[in-house]
Amino acid sequence: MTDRMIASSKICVAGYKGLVGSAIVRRLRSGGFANLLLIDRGEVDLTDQRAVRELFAREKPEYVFLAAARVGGILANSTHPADFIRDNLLIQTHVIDAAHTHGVTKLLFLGSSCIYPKDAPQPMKEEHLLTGPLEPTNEWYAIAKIAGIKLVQALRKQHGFCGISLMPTNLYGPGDNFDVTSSHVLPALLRRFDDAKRAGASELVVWGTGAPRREFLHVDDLADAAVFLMQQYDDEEIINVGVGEDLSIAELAGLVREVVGFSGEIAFDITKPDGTPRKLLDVSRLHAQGWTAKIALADGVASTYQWYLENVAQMRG
Ligand code: GFB
Repeated sequence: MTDRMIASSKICVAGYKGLVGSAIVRRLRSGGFANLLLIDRGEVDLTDQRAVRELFAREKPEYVFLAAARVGGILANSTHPADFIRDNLLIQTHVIDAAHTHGVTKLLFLGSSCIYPKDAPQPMKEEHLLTGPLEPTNEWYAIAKIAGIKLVQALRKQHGFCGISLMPTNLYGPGDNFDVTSSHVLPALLRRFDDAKRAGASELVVWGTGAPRREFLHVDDLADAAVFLMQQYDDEEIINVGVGEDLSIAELAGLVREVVGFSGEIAFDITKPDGTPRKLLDVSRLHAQGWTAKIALADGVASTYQWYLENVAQMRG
């Protein structure tokens, strides 16, 4: 039986200002966990090993949610490969190593669905990891995340360290990055459809062919799954976290167009990369643990658009 967080547990959320970290903080607070150690690049440079070791020696957290990472969409990943592999290797290695060295009770590491082979059988099962070549547009990020998985497993194997690794599918929700070049597809389309509507444009161009399929999990569902699994999952095997269904980018564009209320046409720019054709997660291991996603995509997109209007669009004037 794994150790469980209690109200007085000192819980570190690394990356608490990001999409995932901020959702985990909301979920912890709503669950009565208030003894939180919140760290982000403003408080400590996680690429600096000395700074991370000093922090863990001083603060001695008992539980760690490692949500800090350099993340981005297909264009950011394919144009900044060195940043993605270097920063993520440094951040995760320093935090995981310090957690083990300073006696953290349990650490939760977050990987990604992009760790699986480009042409993995669909839906992708955890055992498909390392069974084929990776998607070239994000292999750098994927290799870093796979190294993180292996470090957590090796520390468990050699030292009995209690670390677990979750593989989330594509995430979206409040607090996302809405920059049109570095962001993921869903926030990018929300922003670009909103800009097009305000500008009275007659057409909106979607990257790629629109044929690739993607699975989307609302970040509040991810946060709920992370707290749920921190409390009850204690196995060396990775565990997929998703909704178990996907849609094409063209279908997603149609959904976003409807939510935003854009009346123009949708065109496709095939000079932009499609990325992996499909990366639907098999979530039977997750369901066997007793957890299922709750937020439907149409509802999640609508509430995220509302959040965007209230927190981003109005700031831009
Ligand atoms: O979300 P996305 O950037 O990353 O792209 P991935 C998903 C699909 O959406 C691609 C298309 O086929 C894009 O061509 N797309 C259409 C767009 N319009 C846009 C747009 O305006 N912006 C963006 N960004 N895409 C990521 C990995 O892969 O998945 C990350 O690169 C991470 O490392 C993340 O693993 C979960 O889903 O292809």
